[in-house]
Amino acid sequence: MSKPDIQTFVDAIRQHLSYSLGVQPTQASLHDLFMAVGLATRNFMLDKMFLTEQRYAQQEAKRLYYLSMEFLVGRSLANNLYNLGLYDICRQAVQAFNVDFDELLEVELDAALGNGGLGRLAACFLDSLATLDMPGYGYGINYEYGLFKQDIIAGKQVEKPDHWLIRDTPWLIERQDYACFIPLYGRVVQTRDRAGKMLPTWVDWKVLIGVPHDMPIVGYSGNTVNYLRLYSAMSSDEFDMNLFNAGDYIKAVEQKISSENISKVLYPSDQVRVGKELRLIQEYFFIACAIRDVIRIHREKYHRLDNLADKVAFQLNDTHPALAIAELMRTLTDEYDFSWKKAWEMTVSMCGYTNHTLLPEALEKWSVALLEHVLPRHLQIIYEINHRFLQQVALQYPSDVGRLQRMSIIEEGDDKQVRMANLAIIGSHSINGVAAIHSDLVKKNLVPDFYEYFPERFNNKTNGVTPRRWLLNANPALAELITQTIGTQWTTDLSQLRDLEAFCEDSEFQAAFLHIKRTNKQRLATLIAEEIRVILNPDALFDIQIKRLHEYKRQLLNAMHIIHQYLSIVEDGVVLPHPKVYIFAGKAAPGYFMAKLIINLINNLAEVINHDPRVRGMLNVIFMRDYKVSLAEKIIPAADLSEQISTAGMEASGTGNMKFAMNGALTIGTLDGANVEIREEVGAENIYIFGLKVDDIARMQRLGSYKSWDYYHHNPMIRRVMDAINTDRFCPRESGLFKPIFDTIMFNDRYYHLADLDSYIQTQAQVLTDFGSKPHWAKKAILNVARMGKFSSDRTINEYAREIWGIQSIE
Ligand code: B1N
Repeated sequence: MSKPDIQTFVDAIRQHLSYSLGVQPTQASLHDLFMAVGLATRNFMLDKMFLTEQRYAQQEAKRLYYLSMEFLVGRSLANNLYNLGLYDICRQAVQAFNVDFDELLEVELDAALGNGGLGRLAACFLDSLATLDMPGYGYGINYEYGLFKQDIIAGKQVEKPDHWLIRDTPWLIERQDYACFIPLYGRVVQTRDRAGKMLPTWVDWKVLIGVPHDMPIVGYSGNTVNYLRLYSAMSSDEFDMNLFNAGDYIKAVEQKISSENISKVLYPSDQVRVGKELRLIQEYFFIACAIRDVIRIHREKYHRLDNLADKVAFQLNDTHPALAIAELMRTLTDEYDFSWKKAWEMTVSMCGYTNHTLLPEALEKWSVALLEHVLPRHLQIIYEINHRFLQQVALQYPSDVGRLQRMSIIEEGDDKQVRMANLAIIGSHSINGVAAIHSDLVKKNLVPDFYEYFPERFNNKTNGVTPRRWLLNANPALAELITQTIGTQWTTDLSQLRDLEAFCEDSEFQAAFLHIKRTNKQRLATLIAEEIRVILNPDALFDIQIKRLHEYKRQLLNAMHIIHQYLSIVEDGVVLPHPKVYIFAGKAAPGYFMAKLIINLINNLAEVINHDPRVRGMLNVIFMRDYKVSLAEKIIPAADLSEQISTAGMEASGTGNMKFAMNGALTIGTLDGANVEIREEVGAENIYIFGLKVDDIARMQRLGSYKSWDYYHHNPMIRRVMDAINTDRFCPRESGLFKPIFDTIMFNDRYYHLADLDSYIQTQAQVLTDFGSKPHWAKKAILNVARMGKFSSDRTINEYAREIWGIQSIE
């Protein structure tokens, strides 16, 4: 198929305005035009999608299904156009409608169907799968409300609903014909089959309907189009016939509404357990839909099921979809009469599990009582899996009761719990962490018994990000400079960026590079001037921390350093060698008191510092509201310094760290997550590493030797910072507001803030000195870009495909 020319695109847009949307082109609103452009773009994708399916079918390709509660896609129009190679054509076509193309792109709402890194990783993986021409699909939930919108009022976070589907989207195609029935609740009875054998039978269940909505996913160059299939929950009209029959019409309709609530809203808790029935049903609902869909597709093609494991791989994005293991067993044994042994062999060989966190508060457990109520048959199956597994373990470790207790899926106690990680590990042939250091800690600290038992199952897959969205699309000027310098290959083979090393000291290249950075900073400064009414100096060092608010990520450490710097200027008369701008953005879970208080502190710091004439032109602090993918795309290209300062051992990988370095920011960070591998790639001289290492922290934990008060008493710099937080210096109108922060740090600092503060302050001083020498700094920044090849999600997906999924490129 040849590329459309500008006129063809113009005609397509006009057609959609008139006949898909029913508006006269002269009357169209900006949103109408966005819809029409989106629908026209979608048509080009759909043609490719049909051809892609033909290719896969013809080659009987094995397919990968990525099961995830979250897909943080963000905006799609510009990205799809870039990948189709139609960006410039569309930009010109839109001129025919007298509309500014950039304004049109801003009309699109983000698809915020995720909390942070885990959800965005899933979206990057879909881009890479399609770009690599691999049959890989996302399966998840079509949330009506994505992650809440964040407002800041009087320095405090206020949440507002994100009703993103209230306006139509061109990207989702409803597929009523593939809707499926999902049973839940009820009870299990023993019935006899024709041969007289007793069979457990799930009866009296209620039923949900899952209606899929497909988002086409186009790879770079447009050869392959896969899809992301998101399910909405609907109630069946026969949902509770008993109630209708009993004449309780209103109650019956009420129940209908409550089952439609299942896909209503994304849980905004990042890395904390929720334990709510609705969340459990969400987790079950979408894996049950996915498995039915996969089996339907497979049977239509092959008319048999015994070869399912040869043609299908499932990847569990954390434990949230771990019920897939029980549901596969239930389906294969109860519905398709496979023996337990054969069904188990198939299940384990199909499933892979990715762990994304070591934080104890994030590890999923569900009460046995709740599972029994919602999914009685699945609970039985989980018990059976556990029983058979523990029998095997007991053979190898007779009478090691402690080990059996630790490895059991069931945690005994007053309120018995099902440990989802244990289920996921026992039911998967592969268990991976998301960065080298994290995968080591999974083996050594998180589940050492399982590692001893199944060493061959454990492996590492260091995360990556798609260079299409995060460099080509977010930073077109830098992308253009790279292409002019080393050609176009880098977009699909990021290791080619190495060729830029040769230019790292070239003064002409440095000048072009620095000019682009300055332009990006100027653009961000303009946005901030409009939104926050603070004027920034684009020649200042832009020091940026954008990510979810979490104590372990230590935005507070950053704030402590800012307080130190501010006080050293106003009280000690220190003069910074270079002006500095600190930019923050990020959401706190609505119920996370300390995270919200830290947002409040940062906003109050901004208020005080931005209005203090003594630091004018030298120091600014900005908190940008409503952090989301489309905002990240604007902020990251404007960064000089990227803050990746989590307590060592706590950030599984991080992916923001990769996006910043790819855009020529230097990293200040701890030896945590993927920072370790970023240092290996860029060289220790091109990254600012500080603070305690994993082993230091483990030792201090063992000995109980971290005492905040010692730091407070022995280091006047630290005492001054802590006292400023404890007094009303940054909350003159709300006395005592930040006392809980002081108390947490002084009495129970799980994240070692004060133990790292001195080293952080020293390292920040070094950064500021180095920033003064432009050629020196530019060289480091260019080398960061040149050495980011490893962190393309294409590399990550190739590793998953080869080592876990057994899928191939189908060109
Ligand atoms: O997953 C990212 C990593 O880069 C980050 O380091 C890691 O923190 C993040 C429960 C999570 N881990 N766990 C979650 C999200 C939502 C939820 O309900 C846990 N997110 C991560 C990608 O590997």
